[in-house]
Amino acid sequence: MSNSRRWFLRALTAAGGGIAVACRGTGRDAPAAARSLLGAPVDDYGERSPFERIARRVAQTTTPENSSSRTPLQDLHGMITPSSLHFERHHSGVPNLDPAAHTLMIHGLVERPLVFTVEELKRLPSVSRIYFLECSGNSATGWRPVPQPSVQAGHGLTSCSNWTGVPLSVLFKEVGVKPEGRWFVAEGADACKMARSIPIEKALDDALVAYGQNGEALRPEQGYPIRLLLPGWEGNSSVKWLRRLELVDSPSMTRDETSKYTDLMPDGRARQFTFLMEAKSLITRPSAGQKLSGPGFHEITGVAWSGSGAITRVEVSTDGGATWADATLQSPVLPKAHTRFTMPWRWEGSEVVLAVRCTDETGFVQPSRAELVTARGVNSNYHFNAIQGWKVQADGAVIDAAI
Ligand SMILES: Nc1nc2c(c(=O)[nH]1)N[C@H]1C(S)=C(S)[C@@H](COP(=O)(O)O)O[C@H]1N2
Ligand SMILES: [Mo]
Repeated sequence: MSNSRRWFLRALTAAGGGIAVACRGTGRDAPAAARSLLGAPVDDYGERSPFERIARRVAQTTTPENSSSRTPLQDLHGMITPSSLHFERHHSGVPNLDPAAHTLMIHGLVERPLVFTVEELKRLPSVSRIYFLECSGNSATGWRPVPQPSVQAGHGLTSCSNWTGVPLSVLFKEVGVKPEGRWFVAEGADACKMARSIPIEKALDDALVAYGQNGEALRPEQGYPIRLLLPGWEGNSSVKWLRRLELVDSPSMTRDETSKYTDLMPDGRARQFTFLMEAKSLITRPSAGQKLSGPGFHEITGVAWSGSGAITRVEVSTDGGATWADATLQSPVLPKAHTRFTMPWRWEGSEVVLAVRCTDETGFVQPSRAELVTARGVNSNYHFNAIQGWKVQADGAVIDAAI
């Protein structure tokens, strides 16, 4: 029996009546007469219950030229983000593209430049894989700490979907990349013409041209009809509304890899092409903005992920980082995907600080804020992945612990 399982049983016994109280019916069942009325007929596209209200949270800075919304991580179950709640980040809004008219051109340092229609892409060998997508600006308030009202507000620029598409390696085989073609520039069909230079190795590894998201077509917000999907790499490099891939011998130094998406270091120099999203974990329940209904048993749960591969360990602290215990990883535990973790916990009713850290299959351990700042300074806007914590106050209200 694992430690956490034993702990769970102890917590249950100790909590006693607490559990029964939590599970008792609400007494709000419909009267018997209403329950026997005929229900609604079938519908051509599913909708959630009208009682469900969880939503993406739109950033305050949103304008038509620069918009983002955040996934309500505190309200999700399991490891898949419903497509309707996938975070959004648009540099010039969501274009309305007709899949019958949209094409993908692959040219530059290739033997056979080709233009693919969306229909032609769908004829090619496909794969479906579950990957997270995280904006490198996620959690950025950690660099110059401002307490966050919720996990969604502070960390909701990450989501996880089942993506379907053509491996980029298949497309690059079709066009025949010349030996000098060491990089490719991916360009979007939106007004900002988002463009990023990507090393060829990523194409030969796990990059996809995706047209499917959670079993149906990509949502317009996610790049309909096709997007580049670079598993484990900063969201910005997964160019949406993809229209062009140009094979080149060196990076193009586009706007989005020079003036933006670089990391200013303490010595005044900037890191460039920092594609990898390193390991991060978040407790999503309990988290800031929530209130515990009373002392006794509560499950601590959240998500952990790493751009380097699978999560191998998640540790939770209920004493502000003084001691740590292993959480249970809920299957499936997949490389470059959100991994759900759980930990049984008994809240005694006094103030505590909860924190979480994770380790990935390379042995990388998520750093503390002090360790991260020692390595990178505080001038960055991107790639903040330090340990996060929440303070449960004596009345059960949870706030950002700002650790
Ligand atoms: N064409 C295009 N691709 C884009 C963007 C964009 O504005 N235009 N935003 C990028 C950024 S910064 C991120 S974080 C991800 C967000 O993807 P999502 O909106 O599907 O969550 O898309 C990237 N690809
Ligand atoms: Mo982003």
